[in-house]
Amino acid sequence: MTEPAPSDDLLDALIIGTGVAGILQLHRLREQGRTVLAVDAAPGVGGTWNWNRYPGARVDSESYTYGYYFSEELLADWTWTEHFCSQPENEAYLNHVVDRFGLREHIRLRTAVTAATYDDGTDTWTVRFDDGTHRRARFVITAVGILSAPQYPAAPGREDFQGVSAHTARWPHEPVEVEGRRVGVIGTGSSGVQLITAIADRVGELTVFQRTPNWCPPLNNGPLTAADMTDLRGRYQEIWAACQALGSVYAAPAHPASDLSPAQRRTFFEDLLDSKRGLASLYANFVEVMVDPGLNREFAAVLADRIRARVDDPAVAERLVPRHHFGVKRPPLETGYYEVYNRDNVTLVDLLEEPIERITRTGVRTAAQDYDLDVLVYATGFDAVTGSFDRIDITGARGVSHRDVWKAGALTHVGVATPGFPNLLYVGGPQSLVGNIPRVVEHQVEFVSELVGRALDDGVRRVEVTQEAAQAWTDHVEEVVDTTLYRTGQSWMYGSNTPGKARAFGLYAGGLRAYVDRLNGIRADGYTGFVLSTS
Ligand code: NA7
Repeated sequence: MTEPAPSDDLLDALIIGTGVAGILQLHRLREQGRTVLAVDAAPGVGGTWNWNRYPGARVDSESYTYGYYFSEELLADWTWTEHFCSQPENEAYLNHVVDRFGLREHIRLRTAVTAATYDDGTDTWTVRFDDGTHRRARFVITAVGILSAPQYPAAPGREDFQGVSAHTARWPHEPVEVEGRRVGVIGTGSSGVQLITAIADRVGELTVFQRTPNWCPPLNNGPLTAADMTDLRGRYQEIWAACQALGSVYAAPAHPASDLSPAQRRTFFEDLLDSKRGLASLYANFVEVMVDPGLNREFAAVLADRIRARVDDPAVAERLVPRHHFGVKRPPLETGYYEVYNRDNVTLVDLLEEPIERITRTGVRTAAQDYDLDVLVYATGFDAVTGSFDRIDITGARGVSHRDVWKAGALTHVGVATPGFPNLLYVGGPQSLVGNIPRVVEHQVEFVSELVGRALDDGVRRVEVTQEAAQAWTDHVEEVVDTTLYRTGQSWMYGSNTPGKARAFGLYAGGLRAYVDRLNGIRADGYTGFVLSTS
Protein backbone atom coordinates (compact mmCIF):
# COMPACT_ATOMS: atom_id res chain seq x y z
CA MET A 1 0.00 0.00 0.00
CA THR A 2 1.38 3.42 -0.89
CA GLU A 3 1.47 6.23 1.64
CA PRO A 4 -0.95 9.02 0.82
CA ALA A 5 0.70 12.19 -0.46
CA PRO A 6 1.03 14.76 2.34
CA SER A 7 -1.55 16.94 0.65
CA ASP A 8 -4.11 14.16 1.11
CA ASP A 9 -3.67 13.86 4.88
CA LEU A 10 -6.72 15.31 6.54
CA LEU A 11 -5.72 17.91 9.09
CA ASP A 12 -7.81 18.58 12.16
CA ALA A 13 -7.42 22.28 11.49
CA LEU A 14 -5.76 24.62 9.07
CA ILE A 15 -5.04 28.12 10.33
CA ILE A 16 -4.69 30.98 7.88
CA GLY A 17 -2.25 33.54 9.24
CA THR A 18 0.63 33.49 11.71
CA GLY A 19 0.19 36.86 13.37
CA VAL A 20 -0.65 37.39 17.02
CA ALA A 21 -3.92 35.45 16.67
CA GLY A 22 -2.68 32.63 14.44
CA ILE A 23 0.33 31.83 16.65
CA LEU A 24 -1.81 31.56 19.78
CA GLN A 25 -4.45 29.49 17.98
CA LEU A 26 -1.78 27.12 16.69
CA HIS A 27 -0.29 26.73 20.16
CA ARG A 28 -3.64 25.95 21.79
CA LEU A 29 -4.58 23.30 19.25
CA ARG A 30 -1.10 21.76 19.39
CA GLU A 31 -1.49 21.56 23.19
CA GLN A 32 -4.59 19.45 22.52
CA GLY A 33 -2.46 17.22 20.27
CA ARG A 34 -4.35 18.09 17.09
CA THR A 35 -2.88 17.92 13.61
CA VAL A 36 -2.66 21.54 12.61
CA LEU A 37 -0.96 23.52 9.89
CA ALA A 38 -0.70 27.30 9.94
CA VAL A 39 0.07 28.99 6.64
CA ASP A 40 1.09 32.53 5.90
CA ALA A 41 1.87 34.45 2.73
CA ALA A 42 4.67 36.34 4.48
CA PRO A 43 8.30 35.19 4.53
CA GLY A 44 8.27 35.23 8.34
CA VAL A 45 5.82 34.89 11.22
CA GLY A 46 4.28 37.88 12.94
CA GLY A 47 1.53 39.03 10.55
CA THR A 48 1.27 42.81 10.98
CA TRP A 49 4.65 42.73 12.71
CA ASN A 50 6.26 41.08 9.76
CA TRP A 51 4.71 43.10 6.94
CA ASN A 52 4.73 46.59 8.50
CA ARG A 53 8.50 46.96 8.84
CA TYR A 54 8.69 50.61 7.78
CA PRO A 55 10.97 52.97 9.76
CA GLY A 56 9.27 54.07 12.97
CA ALA A 57 6.71 51.23 13.13
CA ARG A 58 5.75 50.41 16.71
CA VAL A 59 2.81 49.34 18.84
CA ASP A 60 0.36 51.87 20.26
CA SER A 61 -0.77 49.68 23.16
CA GLU A 62 1.81 49.20 25.93
CA SER A 63 4.13 46.30 25.05
CA TYR A 64 3.16 44.49 28.26
CA THR A 65 -0.54 44.74 27.43
CA TYR A 66 0.08 43.58 23.87
CA GLY A 67 2.04 40.41 24.65
CA TYR A 68 0.68 36.96 25.47
CA TYR A 69 -0.41 35.99 28.96
CA PHE A 70 -0.91 32.23 28.54
CA SER A 71 2.45 31.20 29.97
CA GLU A 72 4.04 32.20 33.27
CA GLU A 73 7.43 31.17 31.90
CA LEU A 74 7.06 33.38 28.86
CA LEU A 75 6.08 36.34 31.01
CA ALA A 76 9.08 35.68 33.22
CA ASP A 77 11.68 35.29 30.53
CA TRP A 78 10.80 38.00 28.01
CA THR A 79 12.17 41.50 28.48
CA TRP A 80 10.53 44.51 26.86
CA THR A 81 12.88 47.44 26.37
CA GLU A 82 10.31 50.22 25.82
CA HIS A 83 6.77 50.98 26.97
CA PHE A 84 5.80 50.83 23.28
CA CYS A 85 8.07 48.41 21.50
CA SER A 86 9.29 48.87 17.96
CA GLN A 87 8.35 46.54 15.13
CA PRO A 88 11.72 44.67 15.23
CA GLU A 89 11.29 43.97 18.95
CA ASN A 90 7.73 42.74 18.51
CA GLU A 91 8.72 40.60 15.54
CA ALA A 92 11.56 39.11 17.63
CA TYR A 93 9.09 38.42 20.46
CA LEU A 94 6.65 36.60 18.21
CA ASN A 95 9.49 34.53 16.74
CA HIS A 96 10.63 33.74 20.28
CA VAL A 97 7.13 32.49 21.12
CA VAL A 98 7.02 30.32 18.00
CA ASP A 99 10.37 28.72 18.85
CA ARG A 100 9.83 28.44 22.60
CA PHE A 101 6.61 26.47 22.09
CA GLY A 102 7.87 24.34 19.19
CA LEU A 103 5.42 25.75 16.66
CA ARG A 104 7.70 26.39 13.69
CA GLU A 105 7.47 22.87 12.27
CA HIS A 106 3.68 23.34 11.99
CA ILE A 107 3.99 26.56 9.99
CA ARG A 108 4.32 26.95 6.24
CA LEU A 109 5.47 30.42 5.17
CA ARG A 110 5.49 32.10 1.73
CA THR A 111 2.19 30.33 1.13
CA ALA A 112 -0.78 32.47 0.21
CA VAL A 113 -4.23 30.93 0.44
CA THR A 114 -6.09 31.52 -2.81
CA ALA A 115 -9.26 29.53 -2.13
CA ALA A 116 -11.04 27.50 0.52
CA THR A 117 -13.96 25.29 -0.44
CA TYR A 118 -16.28 23.35 1.81
CA ASP A 119 -17.34 19.89 0.69
CA ASP A 120 -20.87 19.10 1.87
CA GLY A 121 -20.35 15.37 1.26
CA THR A 122 -17.34 14.90 3.54
CA ASP A 123 -17.77 17.98 5.79
CA THR A 124 -14.18 18.99 5.10
CA TRP A 125 -12.47 22.04 3.69
CA THR A 126 -10.02 22.04 0.80
CA VAL A 127 -7.63 24.97 1.03
CA ARG A 128 -5.68 25.93 -2.08
CA PHE A 129 -2.36 27.75 -2.12
CA ASP A 130 -0.66 30.02 -4.62
CA ASP A 131 1.98 27.37 -5.40
CA GLY A 132 -0.74 25.12 -6.81
CA THR A 133 -0.84 22.72 -3.85
CA HIS A 134 -3.68 22.21 -1.41
CA ARG A 135 -4.48 20.73 2.01
CA ARG A 136 -7.71 19.31 3.42
CA ALA A 137 -8.89 20.02 6.95
CA ARG A 138 -11.89 19.41 9.19
CA PHE A 139 -11.75 23.01 10.42
CA VAL A 140 -10.42 26.18 8.90
CA ILE A 141 -9.62 28.96 11.33
CA THR A 142 -8.91 32.37 9.87
CA ALA A 143 -6.44 34.57 11.69
CA VAL A 144 -6.00 36.92 8.76
CA GLY A 145 -6.28 40.22 10.62
CA ILE A 146 -8.57 43.16 10.15
CA LEU A 147 -5.80 45.50 8.97
CA SER A 148 -3.83 43.35 6.57
CA ALA A 149 -5.08 43.84 3.01
CA PRO A 150 -3.06 46.90 1.86
CA GLN A 151 -4.89 49.52 -0.12
CA TYR A 152 -3.49 51.95 -2.69
CA PRO A 153 -5.02 55.19 -3.94
CA ALA A 154 -7.33 54.76 -6.89
CA ALA A 155 -5.44 57.52 -8.76
CA PRO A 156 -4.11 56.22 -12.08
CA GLY A 157 -0.44 55.85 -13.02
CA ARG A 158 1.00 53.94 -10.08
CA GLU A 159 2.90 51.62 -12.42
CA ASP A 160 4.38 54.61 -14.31
CA PHE A 161 6.49 55.86 -11.39
CA GLN A 162 10.20 55.33 -12.18
CA GLY A 163 11.51 55.84 -8.64
CA VAL A 164 11.29 53.50 -5.66
CA SER A 165 7.84 53.00 -4.18
CA ALA A 166 6.58 50.99 -1.22
CA HIS A 167 3.43 50.53 0.84
CA THR A 168 3.98 50.75 4.61
CA ALA A 169 2.18 47.41 4.98
CA ARG A 170 4.38 45.69 2.38
CA TRP A 171 7.68 47.28 3.37
CA PRO A 172 10.65 45.49 1.75
CA HIS A 173 13.04 43.45 3.89
CA GLU A 174 16.00 45.13 2.24
CA PRO A 175 16.46 48.77 3.34
CA VAL A 176 14.75 51.47 1.29
CA GLU A 177 17.34 54.22 0.81
CA VAL A 178 15.84 57.55 1.82
CA GLU A 179 18.99 59.42 2.89
CA GLY A 180 19.26 62.70 1.01
CA ARG A 181 16.43 61.76 -1.35
CA ARG A 182 13.19 63.44 -2.32
CA VAL A 183 10.59 61.35 -0.52
CA GLY A 184 6.81 61.64 -0.80
CA VAL A 185 4.43 60.06 1.71
CA ILE A 186 0.72 59.71 0.94
CA GLY A 187 -1.37 59.20 4.07
CA THR A 188 -1.27 60.52 7.63
CA GLY A 189 -2.84 57.70 9.67
CA SER A 190 -0.82 55.85 12.34
CA SER A 191 1.60 54.41 9.77
CA GLY A 192 2.18 57.74 8.02
CA VAL A 193 2.65 59.64 11.29
CA GLN A 194 5.20 57.09 12.56
CA LEU A 195 7.12 56.93 9.28
CA ILE A 196 7.13 60.69 8.64
CA THR A 197 8.54 61.36 12.11
CA ALA A 198 11.19 58.66 11.72
CA ILE A 199 12.57 59.80 8.36
CA ALA A 200 12.11 63.60 8.29
CA ASP A 201 15.66 64.36 9.43
CA ARG A 202 17.25 61.75 7.14
CA VAL A 203 15.71 62.64 3.81
CA GLY A 204 16.68 65.42 1.42
CA GLU A 205 13.12 66.67 0.97
CA LEU A 206 9.92 65.28 2.42
CA THR A 207 6.53 65.96 0.85
CA VAL A 208 3.58 64.82 2.94
CA PHE A 209 0.32 64.36 1.03
CA GLN A 210 -2.43 64.68 3.63
CA ARG A 211 -6.11 64.09 2.87
CA THR A 212 -7.62 64.16 6.36
CA PRO A 213 -5.63 65.42 9.35
CA ASN A 214 -6.18 63.25 12.40
CA TRP A 215 -5.99 63.97 16.11
CA CYS A 216 -2.60 62.72 17.31
CA PRO A 217 -2.17 62.59 21.10
CA PRO A 218 1.35 62.07 22.48
CA LEU A 219 2.63 58.51 22.76
CA ASN A 220 4.80 59.34 25.80
CA ASN A 221 7.03 56.35 25.14
CA GLY A 222 10.08 55.67 27.26
CA PRO A 223 12.62 52.96 28.01
CA LEU A 224 11.93 50.15 30.43
CA THR A 225 14.77 49.49 32.83
CA ALA A 226 15.59 46.20 34.52
CA ALA A 227 13.86 47.56 37.62
CA ASP A 228 10.76 48.43 35.55
CA MET A 229 10.65 44.89 34.21
CA THR A 230 10.96 43.43 37.70
CA ASP A 231 8.07 45.62 38.77
CA LEU A 232 5.98 44.65 35.72
CA ARG A 233 6.64 40.94 36.25
CA GLY A 234 5.37 41.29 39.78
CA ARG A 235 2.18 42.92 38.54
CA TYR A 236 1.40 40.94 35.40
CA GLN A 237 -1.79 39.40 36.77
CA GLU A 238 -2.98 42.78 37.98
CA ILE A 239 -2.21 44.30 34.56
CA TRP A 240 -4.07 41.52 32.78
CA ALA A 241 -7.08 41.96 35.04
CA ALA A 242 -7.08 45.72 34.42
CA CYS A 243 -7.13 45.05 30.68
CA GLN A 244 -10.35 43.05 30.92
CA ALA A 245 -12.54 46.16 30.79
CA LEU A 246 -11.20 48.01 27.75
CA GLY A 247 -8.12 46.08 26.70
CA SER A 248 -5.97 48.79 28.27
CA VAL A 249 -4.40 49.35 31.67
CA TYR A 250 -6.37 52.56 31.93
CA ALA A 251 -9.86 53.00 33.31
CA ALA A 252 -12.21 55.91 32.75
CA PRO A 253 -12.79 58.26 35.72
CA ALA A 254 -15.47 56.95 38.05
CA HIS A 255 -17.23 60.32 38.16
CA PRO A 256 -18.99 62.07 35.27
CA ALA A 257 -17.29 64.94 33.44
CA SER A 258 -20.07 67.26 34.63
CA ASP A 259 -18.73 66.96 38.20
CA LEU A 260 -15.86 69.20 37.14
CA SER A 261 -15.92 72.85 36.08
CA PRO A 262 -14.66 73.67 32.56
CA ALA A 263 -11.37 74.86 34.08
CA GLN A 264 -11.00 71.65 36.08
CA ARG A 265 -11.76 69.62 33.00
CA ARG A 266 -9.06 71.50 31.10
CA THR A 267 -6.57 70.60 33.83
CA PHE A 268 -7.74 66.99 33.68
CA PHE A 269 -7.27 66.87 29.89
CA GLU A 270 -3.84 68.52 30.03
CA ASP A 271 -2.74 66.07 32.69
CA LEU A 272 -4.08 63.13 30.69
CA LEU A 273 -1.94 64.16 27.73
CA ASP A 274 1.18 64.94 29.75
CA SER A 275 1.33 62.23 32.37
CA LYS A 276 -0.31 59.18 30.83
CA ARG A 277 0.78 57.09 27.90
CA GLY A 278 -0.54 55.86 24.60
CA LEU A 279 -4.27 55.51 24.17
CA ALA A 280 -4.97 56.91 27.64
CA SER A 281 -6.51 59.84 25.74
CA LEU A 282 -9.32 57.41 24.86
CA TYR A 283 -9.37 54.95 27.73
CA ALA A 284 -8.49 57.09 30.75
CA ASN A 285 -10.72 59.86 29.45
CA PHE A 286 -14.34 60.45 30.43
CA VAL A 287 -16.53 57.88 28.68
CA GLU A 288 -18.80 60.77 27.64
CA VAL A 289 -16.04 62.05 25.33
CA MET A 290 -17.08 59.39 22.81
CA VAL A 291 -20.77 60.13 23.31
CA ASP A 292 -21.22 63.86 23.96
CA PRO A 293 -20.23 66.13 21.04
CA GLY A 294 -19.74 69.14 23.33
CA LEU A 295 -17.33 67.35 25.63
CA ASN A 296 -15.54 65.84 22.66
CA ARG A 297 -15.03 69.35 21.25
CA GLU A 298 -13.71 70.53 24.61
CA PHE A 299 -11.06 67.83 24.63
CA ALA A 300 -10.24 68.33 20.95
CA ALA A 301 -9.74 72.05 21.61
CA VAL A 302 -6.89 71.17 23.98
CA LEU A 303 -5.26 69.07 21.28
CA ALA A 304 -5.82 71.81 18.69
CA ASP A 305 -4.16 74.41 20.93
CA ARG A 306 -1.16 72.14 21.26
CA ILE A 307 -0.87 71.75 17.49
CA ARG A 308 -1.01 75.54 17.03
CA ALA A 309 1.62 76.01 19.74
CA ARG A 310 4.00 73.51 18.20
CA VAL A 311 3.77 74.37 14.50
CA ASP A 312 5.49 77.66 13.60
CA ASP A 313 3.56 78.52 10.44
CA PRO A 314 -0.07 79.26 11.38
CA ALA A 315 -1.35 78.27 7.94
CA VAL A 316 0.36 74.87 8.19
CA ALA A 317 -0.94 74.44 11.74
CA GLU A 318 -4.52 75.04 10.56
CA ARG A 319 -4.13 72.34 7.90
CA LEU A 320 -3.05 69.93 10.63
CA VAL A 321 -6.06 70.61 12.86
CA PRO A 322 -8.79 68.03 12.22
CA ARG A 323 -12.46 68.95 11.82
CA HIS A 324 -13.94 65.61 12.93
CA HIS A 325 -14.65 64.47 16.47
CA PHE A 326 -11.66 63.14 18.40
CA GLY A 327 -11.44 59.33 18.39
CA VAL A 328 -13.94 58.53 15.65
CA LYS A 329 -10.93 57.82 13.48
CA ARG A 330 -8.39 55.77 15.41
CA PRO A 331 -5.91 58.40 16.68
CA PRO A 332 -2.27 57.99 15.66
CA LEU A 333 0.07 58.53 18.62
CA GLU A 334 3.00 60.85 18.07
CA THR A 335 6.46 61.70 19.31
CA GLY A 336 7.72 64.92 17.73
CA TYR A 337 5.36 64.66 14.74
CA TYR A 338 4.18 68.25 14.67
CA GLU A 339 7.71 69.67 14.88
CA VAL A 340 8.47 67.89 11.60
CA TYR A 341 6.47 70.63 9.87
CA ASN A 342 8.88 73.29 11.20
CA ARG A 343 11.72 71.78 9.18
CA ASP A 344 12.87 73.50 6.01
CA ASN A 345 12.98 70.22 4.10
CA VAL A 346 9.33 69.30 4.79
CA THR A 347 6.26 70.38 2.79
CA LEU A 348 2.67 69.62 3.72
CA VAL A 349 0.38 69.22 0.72
CA ASP A 350 -3.31 69.46 1.58
CA LEU A 351 -5.14 67.08 -0.73
CA LEU A 352 -8.45 68.69 0.19
CA GLU A 353 -7.16 71.82 -1.58
CA GLU A 354 -5.31 70.04 -4.38
CA PRO A 355 -6.41 66.42 -4.87
CA ILE A 356 -4.08 63.87 -6.46
CA GLU A 357 -4.83 63.57 -10.18
CA ARG A 358 -2.35 60.87 -11.02
CA ILE A 359 0.96 59.25 -10.22
CA THR A 360 3.43 60.12 -12.94
CA ARG A 361 6.82 58.83 -14.11
CA THR A 362 8.52 61.37 -11.83
CA GLY A 363 6.20 61.65 -8.84
CA VAL A 364 2.74 62.89 -7.91
CA ARG A 365 0.55 65.29 -9.90
CA THR A 366 -2.07 67.14 -7.91
CA ALA A 367 -4.69 69.56 -9.19
CA ALA A 368 -2.14 72.34 -8.49
CA GLN A 369 1.28 71.02 -9.55
CA ASP A 370 3.74 68.17 -10.12
CA TYR A 371 5.86 66.98 -7.18
CA ASP A 372 9.06 65.25 -8.30
CA LEU A 373 10.15 62.38 -6.07
CA ASP A 374 12.81 59.68 -5.83
CA VAL A 375 10.84 57.59 -3.33
CA LEU A 376 7.06 57.38 -3.02
CA VAL A 377 5.54 55.80 0.08
CA TYR A 378 1.94 54.72 0.23
CA ALA A 379 0.84 54.95 3.88
CA THR A 380 -2.71 54.63 2.63
CA GLY A 381 -3.98 51.93 4.95
CA PHE A 382 -6.08 48.87 4.35
CA ASP A 383 -9.20 47.44 2.85
CA ALA A 384 -10.04 46.94 6.50
CA VAL A 385 -11.97 44.29 8.42
CA THR A 386 -13.41 42.28 5.51
CA GLY A 387 -10.65 42.97 2.94
CA SER A 388 -8.38 40.05 3.74
CA PHE A 389 -11.34 37.65 3.64
CA ASP A 390 -12.53 39.03 0.31
CA ARG A 391 -9.12 38.40 -1.23
CA ILE A 392 -9.63 34.63 -0.76
CA ASP A 393 -12.26 32.68 -2.71
CA ILE A 394 -14.11 31.14 0.20
CA THR A 395 -17.00 28.88 -0.78
CA GLY A 396 -19.22 27.42 1.91
CA ALA A 397 -22.03 24.88 2.04
CA ARG A 398 -24.11 24.58 -1.13
CA GLY A 399 -21.64 26.74 -3.07
CA VAL A 400 -22.29 29.97 -1.18
CA SER A 401 -19.66 32.68 -1.68
CA HIS A 402 -18.29 34.28 1.49
CA ARG A 403 -17.68 37.52 -0.38
CA ASP A 404 -21.36 37.67 -1.35
CA VAL A 405 -22.60 36.97 2.18
CA TRP A 406 -20.43 39.84 3.50
CA LYS A 407 -21.25 42.26 0.68
CA ALA A 408 -23.20 44.58 2.98
CA GLY A 409 -20.64 44.14 5.78
CA ALA A 410 -19.52 41.30 8.01
CA LEU A 411 -22.28 39.06 9.35
CA THR A 412 -21.11 36.94 12.27
CA HIS A 413 -22.25 35.36 15.49
CA VAL A 414 -20.02 37.02 18.15
CA GLY A 415 -17.28 37.55 15.59
CA VAL A 416 -16.57 33.83 15.46
CA ALA A 417 -18.53 32.34 12.54
CA THR A 418 -20.91 33.10 9.67
CA PRO A 419 -24.04 31.15 8.66
CA GLY A 420 -23.55 28.93 5.62
CA PHE A 421 -19.88 28.25 6.39
CA PRO A 422 -19.70 25.16 8.60
CA ASN A 423 -16.41 24.49 10.38
CA LEU A 424 -15.03 27.91 9.43
CA LEU A 425 -14.13 29.93 12.51
CA TYR A 426 -12.53 33.35 12.95
CA VAL A 427 -10.08 34.67 15.51
CA GLY A 428 -9.09 38.33 15.42
CA GLY A 429 -11.77 38.96 12.83
CA PRO A 430 -14.71 41.34 12.44
CA GLN A 431 -17.33 42.37 14.98
CA SER A 432 -15.12 42.06 18.03
CA LEU A 433 -13.41 44.62 20.22
CA VAL A 434 -12.45 48.16 19.26
CA GLY A 435 -9.04 48.29 20.89
CA ASN A 436 -6.14 46.11 21.92
CA ILE A 437 -6.36 43.10 19.61
CA PRO A 438 -4.31 40.51 21.59
CA ARG A 439 -6.55 41.00 24.62
CA VAL A 440 -9.69 40.04 22.73
CA VAL A 441 -7.98 37.41 20.63
CA GLU A 442 -6.97 35.36 23.67
CA HIS A 443 -10.64 34.99 24.62
CA GLN A 444 -11.67 34.10 21.09
CA VAL A 445 -8.89 31.53 20.82
CA GLU A 446 -10.03 29.88 24.07
CA PHE A 447 -13.61 29.79 22.79
CA VAL A 448 -12.67 28.42 19.37
CA SER A 449 -10.17 25.90 20.77
CA GLU A 450 -12.72 24.48 23.17
CA LEU A 451 -15.37 24.31 20.47
CA VAL A 452 -13.08 22.62 17.95
CA GLY A 453 -11.70 20.26 20.60
CA ARG A 454 -15.17 19.26 21.66
CA ALA A 455 -16.32 18.73 18.08
CA LEU A 456 -13.30 16.57 17.25
CA ASP A 457 -13.67 14.51 20.43
CA ASP A 458 -17.44 14.07 20.24
CA GLY A 459 -17.71 13.17 16.57
CA VAL A 460 -19.39 16.44 15.62
CA ARG A 461 -19.09 16.73 11.86
CA ARG A 462 -20.49 20.23 11.36
CA VAL A 463 -20.29 23.32 13.54
CA GLU A 464 -22.52 26.06 12.15
CA VAL A 465 -24.13 29.24 13.34
CA THR A 466 -27.71 30.16 12.63
CA GLN A 467 -28.78 33.07 10.48
CA GLU A 468 -30.85 34.42 13.40
CA ALA A 469 -27.90 34.43 15.79
CA ALA A 470 -25.60 36.15 13.29
CA GLN A 471 -28.22 38.74 12.41
CA ALA A 472 -28.88 39.40 16.09
CA TRP A 473 -25.15 39.98 16.83
CA THR A 474 -24.76 42.16 13.73
CA ASP A 475 -27.77 44.25 14.78
CA HIS A 476 -26.37 44.51 18.30
CA VAL A 477 -22.99 45.70 16.95
CA GLU A 478 -24.77 48.51 15.07
CA GLU A 479 -27.04 49.38 18.00
CA VAL A 480 -24.08 49.75 20.35
CA VAL A 481 -22.04 51.89 18.00
CA ASP A 482 -25.06 54.08 17.24
CA THR A 483 -24.97 55.27 20.85
CA THR A 484 -21.45 56.68 20.31
CA LEU A 485 -19.83 59.40 18.23
CA TYR A 486 -18.15 56.74 16.07
CA ARG A 487 -21.29 56.91 13.95
CA THR A 488 -20.34 60.46 12.88
CA GLY A 489 -17.01 59.33 11.46
CA GLN A 490 -15.52 58.34 8.16
CA SER A 491 -13.02 55.66 9.10
CA TRP A 492 -11.69 52.25 8.20
CA MET A 493 -13.87 50.90 11.04
CA TYR A 494 -16.87 51.71 8.81
CA GLY A 495 -15.10 50.84 5.56
CA SER A 496 -15.36 54.49 4.49
CA ASN A 497 -11.76 54.54 3.26
CA THR A 498 -12.48 51.92 0.60
CA PRO A 499 -14.27 53.31 -2.46
CA GLY A 500 -17.63 51.64 -3.07
CA LYS A 501 -17.70 49.67 0.17
CA ALA A 502 -20.99 49.36 2.06
CA ARG A 503 -21.00 51.29 5.34
CA ALA A 504 -21.06 48.89 8.29
CA PHE A 505 -19.26 49.10 11.61
CA GLY A 506 -16.70 46.29 11.59
CA LEU A 507 -15.79 46.12 15.27
CA TYR A 508 -17.67 45.95 18.58
CA ALA A 509 -17.84 49.12 20.66
CA GLY A 510 -19.38 47.56 23.78
CA GLY A 511 -16.07 46.88 25.54
CA LEU A 512 -14.12 43.71 26.24
CA ARG A 513 -16.04 42.73 29.36
CA ALA A 514 -19.40 42.72 27.57
CA TYR A 515 -17.91 40.81 24.67
CA VAL A 516 -16.31 38.15 26.86
CA ASP A 517 -19.48 37.82 28.94
CA ARG A 518 -21.30 37.10 25.72
CA LEU A 519 -18.77 34.43 24.69
CA ASN A 520 -18.91 32.84 28.15
CA GLY A 521 -22.71 32.88 28.17
CA ILE A 522 -22.87 31.16 24.80
CA ARG A 523 -20.46 28.45 25.96
CA ALA A 524 -22.20 27.96 29.31
CA ASP A 525 -25.57 27.56 27.58
CA GLY A 526 -24.24 24.82 25.32
CA TYR A 527 -23.28 27.05 22.38
CA THR A 528 -26.36 29.17 21.85
CA GLY A 529 -26.69 30.19 18.21
CA PHE A 530 -24.50 27.28 17.08
CA VAL A 531 -25.73 24.00 15.63
CA LEU A 532 -23.43 21.03 16.24
CA SER A 533 -24.36 18.08 14.00
CA THR A 534 -23.04 14.57 14.31
CA SER A 535 -24.51 13.28 11.05
P1 NA7 B 1 -5.16 54.47 8.11
O1 NA7 B 1 -5.33 54.83 9.51
O2 NA7 B 1 -6.32 53.96 7.35
O3 NA7 B 1 -4.56 55.75 7.38
C1 NA7 B 1 -4.45 55.82 5.97
C2 NA7 B 1 -4.11 57.22 5.56
O4 NA7 B 1 -4.01 57.28 4.14
C3 NA7 B 1 -5.20 58.24 5.95
O5 NA7 B 1 -4.57 59.44 6.25
C4 NA7 B 1 -6.00 58.34 4.66
O6 NA7 B 1 -6.72 59.52 4.52
C5 NA7 B 1 -4.92 58.25 3.64
N1 NA7 B 1 -5.42 57.81 2.34
C6 NA7 B 1 -6.04 56.65 2.07
N2 NA7 B 1 -6.36 56.61 0.76
C7 NA7 B 1 -5.94 57.77 0.24
C8 NA7 B 1 -6.00 58.32 -1.07
N3 NA7 B 1 -6.56 57.66 -2.07
N4 NA7 B 1 -5.47 59.55 -1.27
C9 NA7 B 1 -4.90 60.20 -0.24
N5 NA7 B 1 -4.81 59.74 1.01
C10 NA7 B 1 -5.34 58.55 1.24
O7 NA7 B 1 -4.00 53.38 7.93
P2 NA7 B 1 -2.67 53.21 8.78
O8 NA7 B 1 -1.86 52.15 8.13
O9 NA7 B 1 -2.02 54.50 9.01
O10 NA7 B 1 -3.17 52.71 10.21
C11 NA7 B 1 -4.09 51.63 10.30
C12 NA7 B 1 -4.27 51.22 11.74
O11 NA7 B 1 -3.09 50.56 12.21
C13 NA7 B 1 -4.49 52.32 12.72
O12 NA7 B 1 -5.80 52.73 12.82
C14 NA7 B 1 -4.02 51.70 14.04
O13 NA7 B 1 -5.05 50.95 14.61
C15 NA7 B 1 -2.93 50.79 13.61
P3 NA7 B 1 -8.28 59.59 4.96
O14 NA7 B 1 -8.27 59.67 6.46
O15 NA7 B 1 -8.93 58.31 4.47
O16 NA7 B 1 -8.80 60.79 4.29
